[in-house]
Amino acid sequence: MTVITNHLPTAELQALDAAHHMHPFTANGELAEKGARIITRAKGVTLTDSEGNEILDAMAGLWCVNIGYGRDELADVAARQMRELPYYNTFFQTTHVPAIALANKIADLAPGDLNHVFFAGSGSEANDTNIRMVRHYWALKGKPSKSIIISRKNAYHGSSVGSGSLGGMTAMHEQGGLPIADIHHIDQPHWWAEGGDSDPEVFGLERAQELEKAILALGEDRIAAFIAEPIQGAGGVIVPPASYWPEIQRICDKYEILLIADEVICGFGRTGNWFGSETVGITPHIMTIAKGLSSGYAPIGGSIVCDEVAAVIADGEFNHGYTYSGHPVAAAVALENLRIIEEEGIIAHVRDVAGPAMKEAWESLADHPLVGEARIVGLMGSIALTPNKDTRAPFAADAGTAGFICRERCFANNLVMRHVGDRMIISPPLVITPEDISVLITRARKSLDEAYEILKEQDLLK
Ligand code: PXG
Repeated sequence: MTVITNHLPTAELQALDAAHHMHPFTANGELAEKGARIITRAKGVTLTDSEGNEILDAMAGLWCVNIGYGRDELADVAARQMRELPYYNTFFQTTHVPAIALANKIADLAPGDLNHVFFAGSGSEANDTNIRMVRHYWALKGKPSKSIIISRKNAYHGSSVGSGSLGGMTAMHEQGGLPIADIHHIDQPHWWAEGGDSDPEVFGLERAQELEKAILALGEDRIAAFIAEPIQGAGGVIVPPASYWPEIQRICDKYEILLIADEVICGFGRTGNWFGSETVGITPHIMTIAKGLSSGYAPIGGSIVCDEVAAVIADGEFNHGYTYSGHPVAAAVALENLRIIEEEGIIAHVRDVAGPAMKEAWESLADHPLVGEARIVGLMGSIALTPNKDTRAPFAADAGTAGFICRERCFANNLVMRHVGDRMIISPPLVITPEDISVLITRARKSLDEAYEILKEQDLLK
């Protein structure tokens, strides 16, 4: 039996890691010198590293471990499925029970007529599916010119060539020849950073109306779809003004533009409902899912597709799919994860217990001298660091300098809290308890205090 040992000394593991492992979204040269932190096990909301530190994971891995770590049921289901049928594909007119059962369950949970699931191995793959599916849909309807997909600046929709193009992150577009053709980006509804003196609701409306302007400028006959997260996650947990989504929905309806809600982060309870679309009150034609679908225990994603789009796509062969579309082990794990979310009332826990407790505690951070705003919906939250609360000014130092210092203090205080530029973000496991929340907030406040002192010492508080 291959044994993957945890028992080598940390430095030796770090050296092996540096020698052979290329990390995603990482300056690998720099990391090789520093050595990566090695996580060896996890339970509930707590990670343990190779030095025995116990770390509160306020990011649920990468926004995905919704039911928390260490649930034996998922391990048992995976082992059973591997013994029974470790793999079979869903191409060539075959199927298997885990894919059938999971697609049915997802169709049950998804709102409205989102009744059909195309499986993928990740969120990136699912968004690649969406690009091809919406363009193919319009071609089948006799309107092949409708190929432009409108997305937003600073959006994150994945890292493959297609999904990275849908994303609006310039640092990604600068590498590897992105974006592909016929992707257009409009501004994001980020009032705190970009709203100036405007009223937030007026600003929200204006940012939504950029969609209408883009449709009119590019030509109604050219637009296939609009894609966005109900609440932007990796962009910095940006909560749009209440005016934003109803106006986007109105515009999509008016011009018959397909609406794709990227639910990779917002889905499966994160915002206090099964889907973020329910929280913001929209009716998408397609939802992208991944992450919380299996709580990260197995890699799986997909597109949930409405009746009309699925019916059109069913006409002829859609030349698209992945070896691991509907992988039986991943599907079985996802199904068990959904059972746990449902039977243990985890969504009600977010809505009625953890969400309100976290909201109160999180928003109390707004009184900290470094914090400009503290926002949270369900269990996805952000705080904006600023040298001047009144003007909402950014730091004079390069964006991300203050955020990085704060992130490092969090790490030192055994709290995983990410930074996106100078915003700090959290997205803890949904099973977090009020007791865990007070530990989280105590560590966050201590880290903010320490970051404040460092910024003051280094004359960066400006
Ligand atoms: N859509 C959204 C909204 C996402 O957040 C993807 C699609 C792509 O999913 P995959 O499974 O292909 O990674 C994501 C992924 C971060 C971070 O640092 C966020 C993601 C992935 C990696 C890092 O915030 N989101």
